Amino acid sequence: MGKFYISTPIYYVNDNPHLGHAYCTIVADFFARYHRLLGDETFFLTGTDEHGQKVQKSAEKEEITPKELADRVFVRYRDLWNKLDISNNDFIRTTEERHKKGVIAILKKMVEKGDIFKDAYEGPYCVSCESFFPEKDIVDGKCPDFGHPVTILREESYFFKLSKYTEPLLKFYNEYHDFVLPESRMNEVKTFVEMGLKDLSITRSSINWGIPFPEDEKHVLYVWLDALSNYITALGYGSSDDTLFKKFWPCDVHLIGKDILRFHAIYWPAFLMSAEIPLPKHILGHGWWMKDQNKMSKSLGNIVDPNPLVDEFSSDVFRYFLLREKPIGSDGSFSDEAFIDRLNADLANDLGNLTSRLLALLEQQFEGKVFEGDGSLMESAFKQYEEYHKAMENFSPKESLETVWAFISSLNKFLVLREPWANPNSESSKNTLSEVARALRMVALQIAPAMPRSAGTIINSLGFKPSTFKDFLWEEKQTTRAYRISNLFPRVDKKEYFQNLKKGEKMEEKEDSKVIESKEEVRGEERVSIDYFRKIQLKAGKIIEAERVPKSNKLIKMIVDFGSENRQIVAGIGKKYSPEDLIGKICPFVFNLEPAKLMGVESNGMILAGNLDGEPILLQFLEEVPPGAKIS
Ligand code: ME8
Repeated sequence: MGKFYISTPIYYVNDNPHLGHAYCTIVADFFARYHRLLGDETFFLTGTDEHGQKVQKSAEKEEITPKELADRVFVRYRDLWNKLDISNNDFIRTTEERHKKGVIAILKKMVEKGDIFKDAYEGPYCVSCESFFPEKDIVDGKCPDFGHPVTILREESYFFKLSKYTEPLLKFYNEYHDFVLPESRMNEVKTFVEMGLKDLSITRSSINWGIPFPEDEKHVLYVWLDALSNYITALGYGSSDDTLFKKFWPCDVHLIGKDILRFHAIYWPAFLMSAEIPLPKHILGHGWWMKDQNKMSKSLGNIVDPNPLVDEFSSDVFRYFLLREKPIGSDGSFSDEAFIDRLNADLANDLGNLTSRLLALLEQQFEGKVFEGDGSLMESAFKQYEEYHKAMENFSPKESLETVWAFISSLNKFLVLREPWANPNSESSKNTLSEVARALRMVALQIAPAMPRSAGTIINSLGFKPSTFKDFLWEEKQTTRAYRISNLFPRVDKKEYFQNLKKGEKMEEKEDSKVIESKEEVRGEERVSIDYFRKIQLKAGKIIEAERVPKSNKLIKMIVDFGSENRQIVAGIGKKYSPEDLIGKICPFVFNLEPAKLMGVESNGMILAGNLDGEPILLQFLEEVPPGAKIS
């Protein structure tokens, strides 16, 4: 039995998860599930990167501690991964003791090797990238990677002798051509290293949110040394129980976005060489998801939140779209239209129709029994199966799914050609349906890494027990009869969908314009009397339930406890807050507002919020107040 270890980057907790983060984690999950089905003992790691200047700054802005910020945001990642059926074996947080201990153990080895020394450093530093850049690469005071502003940082620092590893790294790259994948990226890395590496500052004394440098605690470790080490600290490196480390290291694939290739393909192997730890086998760099021609990012305000899409279309559909839509190494642009087209064409039409048609015919003609068949599909099925595995070995999710869909389309054609409905209950119909059922079972197994739920439903409805790639037998016998299932992937009426979406946006715009109008009035300084103001009843309410309003990325429907009664209230705060943020919070509400419908959902009251650059900011009480308390 083989072994397989795959990791995702650990995500910064200064940002909520978006579609780009979800993509990386879904791809890693896809490979992890594939290897489990091959029978490999598999370890799949993800987690959160919680130290460093970026997190400290975000926390300062919110006037909370970095740990409070981390505790809040890490839950969003964990919850989204649950929602997306991510099958990670562990979730590491860099603020955990086990991680800190492991990092110190690695550092100790690097010190023992004589690779760490103290000096002073001055240079342009990009807080966003958590990285110093050479002077020559700075254009107009902006970092070369993303154009973020840089500042000159001078501080006493501990350094790692990265320059010493220039030659060993080049030798390693020449020996392992496929260390960085896709191979074009390997060349980028080589060229960079060939220009010569400078020693790397690995501590900061200008911040305190990090792992203290042993015996010189005014320094904290550079966030990248801290973060990269997660790949081994999670396996128990440096702890009393390093069984997992012994079993799974070296890692098979560090899956990362191309933005962090340098850290993984240069720094990480150099750190490991220094600590005398074997190097990972592959660094697989994926491309970016863009929106409106730009990489999705919070600062550009063009992120796509996976939550509403998953709520409306299911985790399987979302996963399939991301895996199928763009080649792993390239960039891709997200659009609702492409999403619906893909769902309608591949899932509702091709796979959905094949499944429902076959199950209906099997039930009508043979009481749901699948027979041996005449073997007419076996050859083409196994040919496609081989192509699929080849694509998987090449780490190409899109190509592997393409081979499956080409086969699905040939199965639909096979049915049309053989017309099992023309001669019901005949020998020919029996063979046709049994062959297609066996082929569909094989299809379901292959789509299981992408769509685990739908794959399970198809295999069950065909009457077979689940199998793996290792024990798959074409001639397997049914354990129960096949049965019809309700529509696996309902077709989406595109016109209606976009009309509803527009309606939703219009209603949201209307809400926004109301806010603007009332602002104008305030600017005009229209005063109201105290009696007028007293007509408005304000009360404290406790949010006991919260969920998104379907088809709206702004509206959240809440059930609010006012002591004497619970009320449903809808608020346009969903771009800033997620339902989980709200549950349990006690906030001020307008209690006697006329009921209204927002996108067809009744709202009986209004939450009060501040407005910061167009973003709602919820209000909280300084002390605990009971639900229903009057505000005057
Ligand atoms: O870099 N398209 O964390 P991070 C595709 N903490 N993928 C995207 C993406 C987009 N638009 N945006 C982000 C860090 N990603 C460090 C990593 S690892 C030891 C430390 C994905 O929160 C992509 O995989 O900025 C990228 O590498 C990762 O999120 C970075 O997330």
